[in-house]
Order: sequence, then C-alpha cells, then structure tokens
Amino acid sequence: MNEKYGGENMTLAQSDPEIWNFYQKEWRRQEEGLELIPSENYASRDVMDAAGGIFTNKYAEGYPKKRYYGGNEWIDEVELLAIERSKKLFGVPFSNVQSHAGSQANMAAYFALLQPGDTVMGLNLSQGGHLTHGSPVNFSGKLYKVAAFNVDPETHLLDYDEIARQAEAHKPKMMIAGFTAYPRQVDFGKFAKIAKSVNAKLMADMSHVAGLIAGGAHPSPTGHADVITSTTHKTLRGPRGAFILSPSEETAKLIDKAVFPGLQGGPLENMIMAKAVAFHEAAKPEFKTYARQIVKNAKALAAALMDLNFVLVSGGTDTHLILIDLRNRNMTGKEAQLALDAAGITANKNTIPNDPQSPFITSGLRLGTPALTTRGMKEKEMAMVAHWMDEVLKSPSDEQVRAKVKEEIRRMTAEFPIYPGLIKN
Ligand code: DSN
Repeated sequence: MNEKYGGENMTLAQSDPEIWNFYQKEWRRQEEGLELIPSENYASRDVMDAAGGIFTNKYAEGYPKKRYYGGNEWIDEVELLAIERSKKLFGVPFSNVQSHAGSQANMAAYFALLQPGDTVMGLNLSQGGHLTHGSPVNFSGKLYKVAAFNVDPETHLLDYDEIARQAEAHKPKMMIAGFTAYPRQVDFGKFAKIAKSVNAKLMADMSHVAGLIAGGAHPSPTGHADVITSTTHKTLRGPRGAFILSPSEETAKLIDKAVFPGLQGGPLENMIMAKAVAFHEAAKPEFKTYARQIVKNAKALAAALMDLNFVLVSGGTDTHLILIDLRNRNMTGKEAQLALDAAGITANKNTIPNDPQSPFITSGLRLGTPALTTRGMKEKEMAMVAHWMDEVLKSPSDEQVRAKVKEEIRRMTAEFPIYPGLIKN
C-alpha cells in the first residue's frame, strides 16, 4: 500500500500546498529522526483517524444524556465508551474524559477539591515536578499557597521521610504525586499515607507513566489517590488530551462540575473518540509487552550512556525516562539539545536537581524511550542511540560529525517506519 499519511482522501496537497509543504517536512523529520522526548509518542493511525474525523463537527456541551445541544445520540455512545474503557483500564469507578489537556485536568482537580488560598504540596518544578504542581508562574502558584518539596540532594530520590516532615510542618490541603523528570518508580502508597496523616487529599498526576501503569510496568495510584489526573498522549500513546479518574461519586461530581461548566465549554468529541480508541489499544495484551519494552529500552539506553561516561541523575532509571547531568562534559542542556537536533536526535534540555543554570539553559538533558519503542526498536538500537549521542556531544559544533550521524540515523530509522506502508510524498 502506498498512500500519503492522512489516507487516500487527503486533498490538502492540492488545496493548500503551502501548509502541505510543512506537513510533509514535519512528517519527514519524525520519520527520519530519533524521537527521545519522554513525553512524546506516535499515536496509531486509528487514533489519528478518530482525532481527525467527523466528530470534529459536533458541539456537545454537557455530559452524555445531559447535553445542551441536539444530535448527540452517537456522540454520547462514544463518550460513554471512552469513560467505561478508561475506568476499566485503571480500575477506578468514575472517569471524566473531557479535559483538553493535562493542565486543564489538574486545574479541574484543584477547583474541585480546594479553595483559593489553600496550601498544596508537590515536587519543585526545577527538581522534576510540573508547572501545575505549584510553580509561581502558573495558576497553581498564583491561586494557592505552595509548600514544594525537593528530591534528596545526594541520591536524587524522593525522600518520603522528609516529605512527611514537610507535610507535618505545612499541613497542605492537597499533596501532589506527579512528575515530569523523575526517572524512578513512585510509591503512591507512601504518598497516600503521608497525605492521610495530615488530613490532606492526594492527587496523583500519572501523565508520564499512564501507559506504563496500563501495561503493568509501573505501580498504579489506584486505591491510593483521591483523584488521578493524566494526559493521554505520553506513554499511553493516545491523542493529545487528558482525563480524570475519581474513586468516589462525591469527588466525581465535583470534578464533572469543575470541568464543565467550570473550566470548559464544548468538549472536543473527536479527541474523546480518539481517547476511546487509545484506551482500547492500551487494554490489549500487546500493550503490556510494549510497556515492558519501554522500560527495558530505557534501562539499556541508561547503561550504554553510563558506559560512555554520561552521568545520570539518580544513577539510572526504572521507568521510561532518563535525566543526564551534563556538567562533567562541560556542556549545558541548551547546547546539547541544539547539537543533537542538528544530527536528527530530538531530546529536551531540562533542569537537574539544584541546577546552577537557569531553566532556559539548564545542566541537564531529558530522554525517554516511548516513541522509539513504538517504532519497534529494542536494546540493540538503544546502544546505537547512545553511541550517536556520544559522538555528537563530543564535537557539538562539528558539522561533519552531525551530518554523518544524521545519515546513519536516517538509514537505521528507515528499518522502523512509524506508519508502515505510507510514503512521504
Ligand atoms: N510538557 C510535559 C512534559 O514534557 O513532560 C508535561 O506537561
């Protein structure tokens, strides 16, 4: 089968060649490069077909069977399926699948469970937390008091005793167990115990590891958290979007009200359909194999990098994510990201714990294996990736090295097409 991505019906090439040109360029970048950003992935064609399908055309303010617009009989069925599938996948009795993005899902959880001015406690953004976990530049830091905790300065691991001490001192109304640059498993049970000891709610933001949890490769917050938020597009490999799981009817009602009419109007039913497809895919046995391989690949990549004298925050990984401390290479995260980009390797600069550099420069580089694993790459390819990274970062401004590595990557990635059967022009 030789068809353009978007299917044989895509007429954009003729109707809007200016846009089509950039579409093709981005597709080529994705096909021919190594995608190592841990929060990115390649959604299946079914997910993309759903996301780009006719559900785009429909307004559906409200919830299934309680809409403010007519004509929603089939939209309702699909949203109900998305709800049922997400509940089953994570073993939780209530789900809201309408949040447009992770930040909105987190905002809904705050609005549902807190009052402005209440204290929240999560990991510092600069140490691996998230903007919405209390950063002063975000709504979470502006509307709520924040008592952030740090990772242990030596081991870079979560220090649950220290977190408990801080919870005791600050008495937060809500604790947040959620991470964007923490390479180790999280003990949601310990977080729940700490939250309970100070009468706080526990919000688990499982965005990064949702796919690992669905595939049984990371412990689940189910049974521990008072509310669980997640994006759908990271390890879970769905469309861009989010959902919120609640363990009780009382919380679910508050969440539903916070999402609509609290924060959003019309839900993106095309994206909800795509979420339903992704939940269905994640429930299949092969998704378990995929999730386990993500972690195997991350461990293999971490080991190969350490063999090449890269220093890793926390000394390794047990998830999909690796955080490199570049200081022994006399290089910043910004420089490394730019050099790798030029060689066809996409990663992102990231602060390391107690980073001496600003968040825009950083001393760290964040990597992840979900996207490469989706392409079918295994441990052998991870060793090649580490070698290419080493080669480029040893001579970061050598254009010949970059070009040579880029060509080698182009040849290797051609063996792992993202969408087999599709051509690029
Ligand atoms: N921006 C996401 C990430 O890259 O981790 C978190 O929202």
